[in-house]
Amino acid sequence: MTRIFDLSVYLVLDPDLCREIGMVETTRLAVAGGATIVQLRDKQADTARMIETGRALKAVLAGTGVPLIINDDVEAAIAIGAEGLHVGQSDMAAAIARQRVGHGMILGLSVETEELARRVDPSVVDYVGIGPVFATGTKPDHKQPIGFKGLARIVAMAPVPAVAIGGVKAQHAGLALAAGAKGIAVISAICGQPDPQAAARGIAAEIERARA
Ligand code: 3NM
Repeated sequence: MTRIFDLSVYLVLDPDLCREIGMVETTRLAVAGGATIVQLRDKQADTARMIETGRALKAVLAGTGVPLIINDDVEAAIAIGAEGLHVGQSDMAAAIARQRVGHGMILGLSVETEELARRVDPSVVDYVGIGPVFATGTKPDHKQPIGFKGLARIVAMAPVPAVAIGGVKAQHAGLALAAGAKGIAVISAICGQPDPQAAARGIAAEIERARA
């Protein structure tokens, strides 16, 4: 496995928001629209369920080159043969996670402050998720929103590429990239949208425009 990834259009899956068509179909459509990386995040699922869903996601992603990242479940990430693992500050420590998954897997870490970003070890962590940029109903226990100024300050301290998260929509892509992020991570901007493919395409287009 090689740790190649593109944070531009980062789809984070949520089983509730995706319930109408499901996480697998949402992923298929979002990738067809331009999602570049996909994370399975299901805080209610046990490992067996994570593995079941993760395997279905792996199947739908086969041949696309889009990596699958598993949120906070090392055992599931390994069993699925996922390309990566993402941990938060209250989950397993990044150094332990790296030991468990080995060097072939992408490892992402959520950071909410400049201090946490400064402490990231680039030999352990491949990318950071920074947020919440805005208050969001998707994660009721989120920290104080940081805005794009906060995002820029935290990105500047991070020794690895960053993706912006939290209430972020296609129209914020330019501001996120201007703040130094490599892309935007979204749940509700794709999950539960009437047309997830068009939603992902819209984000990809805004990212392209911001880079041009
Ligand atoms: N993490 P939406 S905010 C999963 O700040 C998650 O670390 C956040 O969902 C953080 O795109 C968030 O619908 C929810 O706002 C993102």
